[in-house]
Amino acid sequence: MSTGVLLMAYGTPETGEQVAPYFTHIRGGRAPTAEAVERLRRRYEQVGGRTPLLDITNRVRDGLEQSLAAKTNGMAPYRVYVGMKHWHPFIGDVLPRMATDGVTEVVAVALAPHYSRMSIGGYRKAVDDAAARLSPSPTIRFVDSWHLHPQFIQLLADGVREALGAWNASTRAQVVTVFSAHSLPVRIREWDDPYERQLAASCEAVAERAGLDNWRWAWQSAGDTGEPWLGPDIVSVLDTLHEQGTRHVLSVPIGFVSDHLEVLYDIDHEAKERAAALGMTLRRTRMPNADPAFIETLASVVAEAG
Ligand code: FEC
Repeated sequence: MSTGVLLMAYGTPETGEQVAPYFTHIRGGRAPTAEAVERLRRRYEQVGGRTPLLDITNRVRDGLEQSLAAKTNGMAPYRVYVGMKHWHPFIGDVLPRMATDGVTEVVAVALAPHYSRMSIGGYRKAVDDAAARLSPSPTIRFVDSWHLHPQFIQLLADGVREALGAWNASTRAQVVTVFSAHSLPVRIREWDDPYERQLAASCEAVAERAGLDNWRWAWQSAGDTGEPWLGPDIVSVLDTLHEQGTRHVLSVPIGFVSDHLEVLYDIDHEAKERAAALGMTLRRTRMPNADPAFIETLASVVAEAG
C-alpha cells in the first residue's frame, strides 16, 4: 500500500488565449459571452497577464513533500501531486497518474479552508469521478475543511498582528479589520450549507487570538450570473465604514490562502482603488502562500487525515 497526497487548487489560465476555455470550464461547459471573456482577460492583464497560483501551489507541493518525509523520518514518504479544479493539471488527469505510480490511498486536500457544496463539493466530485474511472479505484480520504485548525488560526492571527504593525501605535487603535471570502449564490442557504458558519467561526477564532475588537465581515468577488449572491460586498462595506468615520482598514481575505486573481485584482486593485477614492488607507495581510508555517499546517492537516 502506498499513500499519495493530492494537493488541489482552483486553477488559473497561463495565457490570454486560455482565458475563454478556462472561463467556460468554470461555468460547467457553458461558453461565456465575448464581452465577459474580454472583461476577464483585462483583469488578468491588470495583474501582469497571469497569476502565480500554479507556481505557489507547486512550491507548497515541494515543501509539503519534504515536511511529510521529515514527519515519517523518511520511512514512508508520501508523494505529493498537484491537481487543479478548472485548469491544467486537471484533477481528472492527475489521479490516473498517481495510480500508475502505484498510489493506492489518496489523501485529497484543497487549498481552500472552508466547505461549501459549491466549492469543495466541486473538488470532491472531480476526485470521485476520476477515482470511479480507475480499476482498482484508490481509497480516497478527502479533507472537507480545515478552517479551525489551530496552526491555521495562529498563522492568520500572526499575519493580522504583522499587518497592523505597519500603522503607528495611535493610528493602529483606529484600524477596522475586514475579513472577506468569495461570495456564493444566496441559494446555498436553502440546503443549510456550512460555508457561512465555518467562515464566521474562523473569523471569531482569529479575532480572539489576535486580540481584535473592531472587525467586520464582507463578501467579495461575487459573480454576475443573474441570481442574487451573498452580500454586502467589500466595496460597499468600505463605503459604509467611510460614512461611519473609519479612515484605516485592514483587509484579511480569510477564504483564500494564495495570491491569485481574487486577491491581486479584487482586493489589491478594486478595493484599494475605492479606499483611495474615499481617502482611506487599505492594507492587506500577506497570503500564506508557501510560508513554512503554512506548509507545516497543511502537513498536520494531512497527517491528521491519515
Ligand atoms: O488566479 C486565478 O486565476 C484563479 C482565481 C480564482 C480563485 C477562485 C476561487 C473561488 N471561486 C469560487 C466560486 C466561484 C463561483 C463562480 C466563480 C467564477 C470565477 C471566475 C473566475 C474565478 N472564479 Fe471562482 N475563483 C477564481 C477565479 N467562482 C475568473 C469567472 C469570472 C467571474 O465570475 O469573476 C461563478 C461560476 C459561474 O459563473 O457559474 C460560484 C469559490 C472560491 C474559493 C474556493 C477555492 O479557492 O476553491 C467559492 C482562487
